[in-house]
Amino acid sequence: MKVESFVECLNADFFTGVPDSRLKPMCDYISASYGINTKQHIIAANEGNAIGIAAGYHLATGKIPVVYMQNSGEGNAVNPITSLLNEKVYAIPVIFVIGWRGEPGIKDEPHHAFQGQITKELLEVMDIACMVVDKNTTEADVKNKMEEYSSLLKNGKQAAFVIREGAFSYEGATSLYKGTGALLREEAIECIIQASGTDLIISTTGKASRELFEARERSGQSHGFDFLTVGSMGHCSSIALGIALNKPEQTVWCVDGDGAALMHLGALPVIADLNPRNFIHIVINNGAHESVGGQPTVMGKLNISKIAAACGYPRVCCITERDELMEALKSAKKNQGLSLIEIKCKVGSRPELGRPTTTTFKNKREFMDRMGIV
Ligand SMILES: Cc1ncc(C[n+]2csc(CCOP(=O)(O)OP(=O)(O)O)c2C)c(N)n1
Repeated sequence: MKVESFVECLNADFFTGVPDSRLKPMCDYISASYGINTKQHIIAANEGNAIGIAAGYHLATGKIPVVYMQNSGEGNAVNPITSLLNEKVYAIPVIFVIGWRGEPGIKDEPHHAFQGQITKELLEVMDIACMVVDKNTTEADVKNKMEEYSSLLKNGKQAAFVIREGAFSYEGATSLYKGTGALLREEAIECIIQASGTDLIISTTGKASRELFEARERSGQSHGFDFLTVGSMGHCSSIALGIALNKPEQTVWCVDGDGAALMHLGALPVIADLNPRNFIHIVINNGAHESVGGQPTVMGKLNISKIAAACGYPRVCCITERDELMEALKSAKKNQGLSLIEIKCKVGSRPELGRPTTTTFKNKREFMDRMGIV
């Protein structure tokens, strides 16, 4: 179905959410039609925030908002759905559009497997009606469903469309942010590998972990130095904190993304308060959710290093060039002490970038073996 027809059926004039690759045609169409971070379309920091914004929109207009997300975001959304939107609380109607990763029977990445299995069940438990949309779904099907949903929505309930791969087509403009800085994320990661030597690296969700994995493969190095945070977006710095505090003799490098750091920005002041001497926090700021289609994050307009300094990180810097980066990485390693290095990067990745060929269990085992944990 053309995404334009799908969106028209929803009969809404406000959209908010977090981008997803399954929903890329819809994200691009909404961004092209309503702009980004306007009164009609807001890319939220996380899916729970999107629900808050949508609730505010409803309270101030009486109209029904649309919240879009990847099914990974259902977890972030559970609390505001159950304690704010639900019929037994404030009864705020919302239409959800949810990209379905990890659908049972369809090959996908390991971190999507369980979430994919419980996607519809979780909606059911939260009393949210849902319809699966695939490439055979017609405009008439969606219109009929919306008619069915209208009485639910009138009564303050929520309703969802769960979107299978290939359900939408879109031929219009994409709204890609290009980023600033001279380096691509992958080039920055190669510099980090070089500087970190045999230290531990905790890498963020999306292509950063895939690029780290492939770089190790290319150079025949062990994957045991790395913990790939393949799911759990926004939590890699907290995982790194837990390791750094309990392995004070090891230097721990966290390779974060701007979208991921933004998603759970509250991790920063907590890390700063603990102030582990062996923690080097790198944020690759390409100003975009590059891994799922390149939609911009607000971080592109900001200096994450300044945010980190305000949170209490004792040493911060912001880098745009390779030579400068190598210097900063070496000095962070040499000086010891908590630091944050923000790398302003260009948006982009190799089209043939692969995915980790080992399992998550093997990744965990090798990583724990490397630390001597049995
Ligand atoms: C809770 C949750 N919401 C959404 C996603 C989908 N997702 C995977 S990677 C990604 C973008 C990450 O952006 P950033 O951290 O800036 O890294 P980049 O892709 O630019 O390297 C998104 C939105 C997810 N995995 N989990």
